[in-house]
Amino acid sequence: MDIELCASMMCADFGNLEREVKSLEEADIDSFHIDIMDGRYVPNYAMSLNDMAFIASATRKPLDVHLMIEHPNNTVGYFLDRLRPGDTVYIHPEAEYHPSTTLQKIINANMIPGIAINPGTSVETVVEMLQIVKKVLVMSVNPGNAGQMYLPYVAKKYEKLLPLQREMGFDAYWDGACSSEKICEFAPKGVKGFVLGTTLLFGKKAPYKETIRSIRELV
Ligand code: S6P
Ligand code: MG
Repeated sequence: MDIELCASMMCADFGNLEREVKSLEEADIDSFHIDIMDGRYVPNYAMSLNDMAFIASATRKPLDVHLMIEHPNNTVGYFLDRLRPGDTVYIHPEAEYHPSTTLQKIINANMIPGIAINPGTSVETVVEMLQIVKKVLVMSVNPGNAGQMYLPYVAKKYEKLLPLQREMGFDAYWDGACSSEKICEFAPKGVKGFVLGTTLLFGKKAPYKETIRSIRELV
């Protein structure tokens, strides 16, 4: 089964960021997931515009930028200016009055538009946007931190979302507490990609190459 594996770079060793990027590339990671937090939309600060731009300059693999910021319409241009065509930008629809205007900016910049859905956000409230976006990132933890516990009620959201994929033309992704058990359960149901953080990839004894190879062998 062809799945996408995305490395959550807020969990990487920032003292050796370039080496981290190279080892993940050598381990055959599909993309670099960049968590941007503003301390308002979520109670944390994570990666910066500069961290993102550095990673974009250090790899030719795609970046997927997860904006956990209030009113992304005001500042999305800063991110778009530093990304490459084909990179993905996710916004949280609750964080903007007119999220489809922001999504249109992402499309106009030749990036891939995505929305991230919080555990407490119903699929029904974003159905219109599913026609515009190419990717839907389902949060299985509340946004703001790595290393949190999986919230089991999120699985129900996939039951509503996955049947809409073909008709609406998007792919579904998983972000938060992603384990190999979850990949084995949800990839066959139609989840296309998974963000790997502290649960499975970072801070372990196993080299990235070994972990990523064993995940691909499992599915
Ligand atoms: C959470 C963020 C995520 C985390 C990732 C960490 O706000 O959007 O991308 O960095 O989920 O993974 P884990 O396995 O530590 O939960
Ligand atoms: Mg994220």
